[in-house]
Amino acid sequence: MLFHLVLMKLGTVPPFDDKISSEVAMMQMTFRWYGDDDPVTLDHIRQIPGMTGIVSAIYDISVGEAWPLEKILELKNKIEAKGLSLAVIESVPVHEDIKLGLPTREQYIENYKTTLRNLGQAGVGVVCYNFMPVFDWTRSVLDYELPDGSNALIYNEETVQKMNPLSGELELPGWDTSYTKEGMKALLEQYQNVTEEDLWENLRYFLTQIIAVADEVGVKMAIHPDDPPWSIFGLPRIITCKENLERFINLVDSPNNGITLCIGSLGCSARNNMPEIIRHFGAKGRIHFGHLRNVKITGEKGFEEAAHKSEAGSLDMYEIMKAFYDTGFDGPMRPDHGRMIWGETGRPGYGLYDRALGATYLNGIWEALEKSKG
Ligand code: DNO
Repeated sequence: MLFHLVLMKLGTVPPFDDKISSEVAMMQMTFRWYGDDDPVTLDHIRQIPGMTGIVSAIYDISVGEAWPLEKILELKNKIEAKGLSLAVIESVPVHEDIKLGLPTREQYIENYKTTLRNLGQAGVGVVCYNFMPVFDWTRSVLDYELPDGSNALIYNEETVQKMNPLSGELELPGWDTSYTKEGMKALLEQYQNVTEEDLWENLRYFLTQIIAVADEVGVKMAIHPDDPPWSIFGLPRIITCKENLERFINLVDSPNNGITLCIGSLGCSARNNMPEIIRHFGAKGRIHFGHLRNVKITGEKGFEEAAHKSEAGSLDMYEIMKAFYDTGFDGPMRPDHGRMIWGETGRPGYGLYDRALGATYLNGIWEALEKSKG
């Protein structure tokens, strides 16, 4: 070890080899921040014990355009000025024309590559994105009152099935709201003939080009699972289970073609055994980012977002953290959605208090795992 450290100083060996680094694995606890408009500020976030990294994005560039280096550096400097690091970009959104496989995708893929090169140059290590057609995460109610008086996001299949995405009355947090009613109608029509296999092929086409750039600039790409992990509004969804994740990592066999392991998204389907999935992809070194959230499964396609602690929901957070720990996870993770508690108002799922409690709980489990290693 001493010899290794001496050589490290001389610059003749990399800091640690894989074996050693998995013995001293230390994940980085991070927090999502929506930029200057976020009611939760960097000053709040830096006061959460153990918080070192920020997960953010550039929000004033339309989907599909390249992100200029200056804007990325401005974001990074703002975060570093508060003693935090820009750990993950979540997300660089993928233009619908890429998911649809239209000829116009070429320009959008070129723009995506430019963004990745700029992010690499700014030293960003991990980029999260998703490949869900039209709608990102979807819920039926955003402020459902739980028995303790807190408010949470919930999903009920019947309610969602009755919703009309063209009604204009839907206010769901993950949607790109820049579409007009006509624009949305046209987009949904374009998807009518896109099958799951088409979507796989369009994803493969995108990845083949994008991962080559990620390899060149040293950025880890981390796809976010579909949330919920089943089709909604008749649209295809493919990043839904262990089998499909396996197919995904084999589309392009590079360590930079990885996963955002979002517990709450995959875990709301009882078919997904989360500790097993983490162990499987963790052992392959393909988990680059963790989203940690508990959910209470209320039906085959129904769930309530719950407090992070295991007994509040259906997931065993200890076993989940242990799976990350045992597979030597040393990347960023963040407490995912929290409930609204103590009268807080703001962006659904992204208040300060419950997510901060979540971070502290997760850090506590990690410390216990480390200290009981024996
Ligand atoms: C929801 C988030 C998702 C996620 C994107 C990644 O809270 O987990 O919106 O950021 O799907 O592209």
